[in-house]
Amino acid sequence: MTLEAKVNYLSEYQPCDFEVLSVNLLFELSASSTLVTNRMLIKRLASRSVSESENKLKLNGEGLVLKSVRLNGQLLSEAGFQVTQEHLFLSPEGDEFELEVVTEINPQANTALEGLYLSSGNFCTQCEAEGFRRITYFFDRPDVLSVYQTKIIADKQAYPVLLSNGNLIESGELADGRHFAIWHDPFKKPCYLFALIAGDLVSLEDQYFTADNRTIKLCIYTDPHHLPHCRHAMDSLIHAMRWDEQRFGLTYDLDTYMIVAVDDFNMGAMENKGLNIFNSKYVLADPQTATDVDYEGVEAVIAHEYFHNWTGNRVTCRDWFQLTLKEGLTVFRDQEFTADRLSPAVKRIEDVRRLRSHQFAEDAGPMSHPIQPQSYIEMNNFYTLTVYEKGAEVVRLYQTLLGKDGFRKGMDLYFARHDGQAVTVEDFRQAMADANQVDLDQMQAWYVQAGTPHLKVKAEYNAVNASIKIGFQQYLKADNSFSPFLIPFKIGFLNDQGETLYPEVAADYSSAVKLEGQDYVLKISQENQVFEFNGVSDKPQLSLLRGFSAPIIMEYQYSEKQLAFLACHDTDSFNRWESAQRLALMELMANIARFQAQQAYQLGAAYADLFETLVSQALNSDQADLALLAYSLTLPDLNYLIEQYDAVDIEALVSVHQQMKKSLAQKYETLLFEVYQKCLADQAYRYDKQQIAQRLMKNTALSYLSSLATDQIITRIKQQYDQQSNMTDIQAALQCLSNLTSPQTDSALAHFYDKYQDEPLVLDKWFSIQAASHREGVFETVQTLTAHPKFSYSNPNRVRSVIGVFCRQNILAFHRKDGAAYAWLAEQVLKLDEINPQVAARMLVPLMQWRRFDAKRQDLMRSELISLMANVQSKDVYELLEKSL
Ligand code: B3K
Ligand code: ZN
Repeated sequence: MTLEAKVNYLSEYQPCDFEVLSVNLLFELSASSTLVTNRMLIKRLASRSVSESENKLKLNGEGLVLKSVRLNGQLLSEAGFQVTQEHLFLSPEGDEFELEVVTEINPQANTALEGLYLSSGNFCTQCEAEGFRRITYFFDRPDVLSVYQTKIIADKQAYPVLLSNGNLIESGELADGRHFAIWHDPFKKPCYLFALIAGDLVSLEDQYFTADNRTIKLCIYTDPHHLPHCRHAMDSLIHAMRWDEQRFGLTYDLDTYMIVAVDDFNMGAMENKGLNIFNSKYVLADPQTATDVDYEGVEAVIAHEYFHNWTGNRVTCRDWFQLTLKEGLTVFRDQEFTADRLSPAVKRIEDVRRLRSHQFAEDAGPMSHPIQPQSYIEMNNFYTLTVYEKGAEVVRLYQTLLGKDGFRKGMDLYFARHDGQAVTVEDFRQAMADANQVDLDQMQAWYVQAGTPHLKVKAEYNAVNASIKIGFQQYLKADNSFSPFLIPFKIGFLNDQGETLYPEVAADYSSAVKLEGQDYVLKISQENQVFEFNGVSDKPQLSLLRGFSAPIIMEYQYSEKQLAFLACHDTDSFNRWESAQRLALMELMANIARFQAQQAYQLGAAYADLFETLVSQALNSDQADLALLAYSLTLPDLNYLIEQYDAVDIEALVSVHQQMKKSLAQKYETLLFEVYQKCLADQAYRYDKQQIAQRLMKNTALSYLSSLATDQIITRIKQQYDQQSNMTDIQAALQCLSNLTSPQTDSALAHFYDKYQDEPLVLDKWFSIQAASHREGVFETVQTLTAHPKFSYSNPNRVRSVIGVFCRQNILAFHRKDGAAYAWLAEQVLKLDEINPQVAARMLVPLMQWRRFDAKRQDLMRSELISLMANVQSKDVYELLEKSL
């Protein structure tokens, strides 16, 4: 570790002593030596004058070659400033001055993909969180807002398109085949929203007419041969713009909205003001190359970045500890958007699955942090599922507590108060509270306490009084002295026919309960709390935590019978799915115990019957929501199963999971095959709810059947593959084949490669399907994949599709007993650490979970972490290692 690992603390936040009135940037682009001239008009803030700041001006800068510094036009000699590895210090006189800094950077050598870099020969930028300091010296912090003007000069033939934030105000030709463009962004913004693009790109154009009668020009830029694949992204953008006007009254503010797709990108996309830069994975889609999941991803990410224009850009974060202010809120907004576009229950299931399979693990592991982290070494490490997904759950709590209208009132007040400001999560909460005249202070507990809250639920029915008492106890596993969370708990009461009951809330409790449609929302605010309902003449069926109304682990002793009943009769569709999952989980866990006691696997009657009922529903009803049923029929995934255990027995979990799938397929082969046939449809691909659901059900059935591995099934899978009708079905078929040992597997994989070798996004699928395969020898295959000519350590998508997929999804192979895969991952991390620290840090995560496994595996994993610690260079990986050890 050579870099200084400075820890930043929320508690040490200090406002900046200066304000930057304007930033004037000039980029003279060249691949290996770009000159950046940065002219800033800076004003000392009266409130924090001389004594405190001692005249000192401290700008961030990393990896820059400083060429010159001018203060009010005067060139400073070296004595006039001080440069360190990470800063430039000056002591300017006066309250207002102009500072010009010229630096040189090398975009071509920038493999970290942070700052200014090249992707497929085009210049692009990524500044969030702290990448602007790799472009020029600046106050690289989100609370310094300024107006930017950017002039770009570049060779015209190589870089015909020159883009930056805001509006184009001038462009023209220069000598030597160069040209220029000047962009001006009238909205004040922090530097993390700065963007620049220069490249050989073409654009798909369209228009949007705002609710307040303005015409916005929409452009999606990509390399020429992908132009036909941008239509879905454009439609998604238009839908998102309309939705935000209708749901939140928020309209776009500039005259142009630009999106650029690039192939080398560390994450999904970036919301730079007026100029979003995207991983091409979240822009390009056509039926032949993208699956339903990809289509949904494009729509959601396009919407997400668009929504940031208000939640993030117009109102931004005071400091990076407030990241969830913009991310949690914007994820919540994109979830609501997708729910409206597709199906609310299905979207909720997808989100809850991701949360419980991945975020819960983060909450329980060494990276556990509250949605508002209290400290960090490398901010990029905190773009986590906790900040994003749990953050979105916490925003959802406000909506559940206040109702949709109350939430909207809070949003309106938030924008009225804070437009143009850099604020905190407390400001958001205060707006929600004031707009609704309620006290929401207790919500603070969700922001500062790490870990997933547990909630024990007990119900006591009293036939004599016809009343029912429901008691709750909340606790945090890792913290006995926690302060209780405010939990809105949605509950429904049903009779044995599945009809909704409306019991009366006992008088003492009425202030903490509200009835909304068929649900009661109980406001749980104490560690131990009881609610009582009257007028319940028969013991009701309880539908608990409807819609997963809070991100908690609910503990309630359901009987198999109750779950089977709810899975079929609950009026809350989310809870029908949830009950089927709980029953499946009980079944899995019972068999894991049997496995550990060396007893034979047994398929329990309750789950088998439910499975049969659900498959029959899919087969017999035209009204059935096939997506919901398909998800109900899908077993809880291995990652979620792992979450149920403090000490994980890998072999038991994996083998029981596989056996359960196979035994269901054996028992219901005929039914599953009929469902498969029923869902076969010869229709042109459309991205719509019905078709998506039908494909999902078909491929769920196919996946079960494939575990039987009979010749007949293999032929059927191969047929689906050969039809090549759309990527959703092709990929599903190839996934099934990839787990089988059959000549068909190899021929399909070879065919797929031949066909798609020049389509990077599709080729990623070829890599990841093989990395996730359950075949013997997959570890050896993965090693050859990283040596494949099309593999590249400098392309994050490719790295994720091989290393990420293998280590995160291929549980048994990654955790092979000899530890060879652990050592291999450590090697990969070390290699990546030199190329791209952000990606290296992400790849390390599976090793961080070492405490969950048996003693032998713990030793093996830990020793890899220790040896990495001695060798890594980046703050990113260092911080994670330090937390793990
Ligand atoms: N705000 C960006 C993420 C930046 C990640 C920096 N490591 C994309 C998003 O959340 O919309
Ligand atoms: Zn975001």
